[in-house]
Amino acid sequence: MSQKILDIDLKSVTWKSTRKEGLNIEYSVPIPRTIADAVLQELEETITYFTGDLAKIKVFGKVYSLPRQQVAYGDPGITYRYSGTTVPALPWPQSVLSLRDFLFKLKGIKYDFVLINRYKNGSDHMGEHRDNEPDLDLTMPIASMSFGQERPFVLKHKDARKPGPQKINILPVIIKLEHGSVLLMNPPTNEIWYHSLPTRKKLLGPRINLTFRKMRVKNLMK
Ligand SMILES: O=C(O)CCC(=O)C(=O)O
Repeated sequence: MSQKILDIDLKSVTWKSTRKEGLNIEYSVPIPRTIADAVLQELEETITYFTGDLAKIKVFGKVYSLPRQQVAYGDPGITYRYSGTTVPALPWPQSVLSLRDFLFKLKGIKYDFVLINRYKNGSDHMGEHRDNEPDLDLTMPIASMSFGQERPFVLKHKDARKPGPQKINILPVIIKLEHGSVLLMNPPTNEIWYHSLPTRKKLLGPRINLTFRKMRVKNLMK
């Protein structure tokens, strides 16, 4: 079913580009609603999420349960280290491979890793962070695909987060990530801007987000 995504005609896809102070992002909704609905349903039926230690995160030495569900898939041998956790990439399921192949058709990039986050409702969230870990190939864009409940995605310049007089007045950029959307975070965005998916208690629907990434060659343990 998810392979239907590969039949989408890309000629009429349009992108909205936003650039400022190191931010370079492109946003589009290339997946029509009926196909996005089918992809969401298939992901809900086929994806299982990490449990145990892999469903936890360490912040300043304290361990917490993740405020969402998470799992990672990728090419053989890939692991991803972030916030004190090493995440192993499980073998690609067909439902996710179809999305990777769609991105290849859309942008010509063959991603080798994806982090999937499931937010059961608006209480689940993701805190501010930069995806700038050494395992990532920072010369390549991260492609974020969203299905389900529309949620605001907030980007903040690193110098606008500083306390006191060092703080620079650069306004955050907020994008509504729609059902069937693709957001490309092009370099150097993730070195300079933090991003987050804040809590929105009034939004009740589930949402699945997939961030496709390209790893540095040295991280491939073959
Ligand atoms: O769910 C989202 O849109 C945010 C995902 C994210 O920030 C990440 O995977 O690093």
